[in-house]
Amino acid sequence: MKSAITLSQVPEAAAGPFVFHQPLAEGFAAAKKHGYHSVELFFPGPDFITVAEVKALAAEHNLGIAAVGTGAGMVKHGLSLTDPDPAKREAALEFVLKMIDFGGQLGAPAILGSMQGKWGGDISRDQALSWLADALKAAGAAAAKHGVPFIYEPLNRYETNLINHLAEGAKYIEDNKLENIVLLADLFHMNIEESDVAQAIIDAGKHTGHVHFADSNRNAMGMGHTDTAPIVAALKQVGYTGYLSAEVFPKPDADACAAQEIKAIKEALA
Ligand code: LER
Ligand code: MN
Repeated sequence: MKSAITLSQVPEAAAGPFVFHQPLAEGFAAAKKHGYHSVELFFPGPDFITVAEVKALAAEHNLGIAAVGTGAGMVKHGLSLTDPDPAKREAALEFVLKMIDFGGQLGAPAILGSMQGKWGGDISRDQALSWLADALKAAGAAAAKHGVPFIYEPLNRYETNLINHLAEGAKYIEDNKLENIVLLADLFHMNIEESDVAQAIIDAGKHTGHVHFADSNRNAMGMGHTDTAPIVAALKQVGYTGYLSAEVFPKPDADACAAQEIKAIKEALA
């Protein structure tokens, strides 16, 4: 397993669970200074910066790109893949596909979190899940062209009413025969929803493809009450070799958070 830390360039997500928000070059330098292997990027969209510029920053600091988020499609543009308006669903998918191409050129998978949306009103849960499955099929195929998977993230109940548990996500992938889709185990969401986080990871087996390594209160690991040992043992048991990524609040400040998180990751993997 490898360490990663989040760099956000989305002003609308200034209060979100991302560690470094300063200009990108400073974020890369900070990630390197703290000893991270890679960065996870949260950008306003696919045209925010060129792939070549990101490659140059990664090379300069000898950092990998763990993943790219798509959440700005929701927080900045109000787009979701399950919007009742077909034009908005189409725009949402276009945004996601462009982010897949952007990340893919960096060898990094894209993540679907908040852009999955919600069901309700005139839209049934089955209808929303059917639209989501169609979008995931397109996303999985687009990501495959770059040799990376597409990452689907079950969220806690306050952020979506579609899929809140890792096992539900695994079943959804299998039932819909979704190819090249992996699950994101965000330990903060799982702390809210799962009865046993480690067991949930074991039950989802090979489907976990990315981890947001957040403590129970979404601070850096070690600042809440998560028991990491059984969770890391579960990840090892299912053969997980991906990232433990710091998608956490920059508390008490970004540097202290980054230092605490890398310490926790190193302890977990020791
Ligand atoms: C994104 O990774 C996430 O965890 C969500 O809570 C963002 O809305
Ligand atoms: Mn997350």
